[in-house]
Amino acid sequence: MSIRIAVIGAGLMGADHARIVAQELPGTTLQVVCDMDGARAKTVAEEYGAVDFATDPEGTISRDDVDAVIIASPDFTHAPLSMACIAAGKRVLCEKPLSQQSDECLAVMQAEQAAGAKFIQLGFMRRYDQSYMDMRDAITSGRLGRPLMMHNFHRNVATPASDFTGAMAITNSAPHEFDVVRHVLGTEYVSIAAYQPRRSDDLVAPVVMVLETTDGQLVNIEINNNASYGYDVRAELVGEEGTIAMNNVAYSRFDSNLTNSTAYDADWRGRYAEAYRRQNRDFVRFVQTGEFPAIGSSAWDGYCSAMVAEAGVRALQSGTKQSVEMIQKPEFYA
Ligand code: ISE
Repeated sequence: MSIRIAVIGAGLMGADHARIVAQELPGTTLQVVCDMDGARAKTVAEEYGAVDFATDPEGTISRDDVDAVIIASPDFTHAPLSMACIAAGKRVLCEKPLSQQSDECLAVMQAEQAAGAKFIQLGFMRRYDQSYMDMRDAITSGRLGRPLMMHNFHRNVATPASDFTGAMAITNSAPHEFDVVRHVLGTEYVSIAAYQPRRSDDLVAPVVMVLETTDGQLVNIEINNNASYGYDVRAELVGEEGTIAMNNVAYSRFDSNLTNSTAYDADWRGRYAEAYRRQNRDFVRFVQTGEFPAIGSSAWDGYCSAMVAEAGVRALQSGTKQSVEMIQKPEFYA
């Protein structure tokens, strides 16, 4: 039987999830597209052939003709809507972050544990990107020797809003690196320091972070949300016996005007198209079997990245290194 999916939020990511469900997820039906803005919900629903559209997220979650939910509404709605999915007994793929407040992540974890099963897969899609998978394999196979450092660059063309701040770079963009690096290294962070260079204009400057892990590795992350030239993510993992670096993903090369060049995407949807596809297919398997995906990101992972982001914001604001103090990982998430 086809799994009937509701997509909540019909903005940039919601529309992309609706497209993935409609075109790239065998065994599913795009049942409802829901957005507070009814016209937007209708447009996306019509574009991807959804059975229905709606404006009430809680009402959508509890519908009898909805089996599973994808949440892609604004960040502050992620935790409450995830709770509603747990209460309705429906599995949910929730876009990152689970919440920007670690307390709220804890409340979601508690609700999930009380329900006695995992319901939430978080949309940290980079775990499904081939380069990060190769890095993880390079560690587990022993090919690199002991991992020492991981360098990360994450550049967006421009901030989504003119009032975007350095703190928002840490709470909105950096969680991708916080999550995928601890996933690749298989460790947690103990501290974070954060700095910003000065720009010549009033646009938000890059944020540069250095994190230490429990295993004594160093991780540096540059988040540049006003890079202007393109969407560009780079990473290199350095081990005691070698390194593994992410290649620039470009399918074509242009040769013209005495120049050889490749193009950048304008945002993450193209760069991570395959990762989203793999992630969403894993979510469908999760809904079908109840078995949490082996490399999927859970509510616990959402809590971890929220804790690091909170410490990162304190580090940026105080100009001093901050410790990351997380609760013991509950057995439930082992
Ligand atoms: C955005 O919210 C995302 O999730 C993108 O994947 C990321 O690259 C971007 O920096 C974020 O702002």
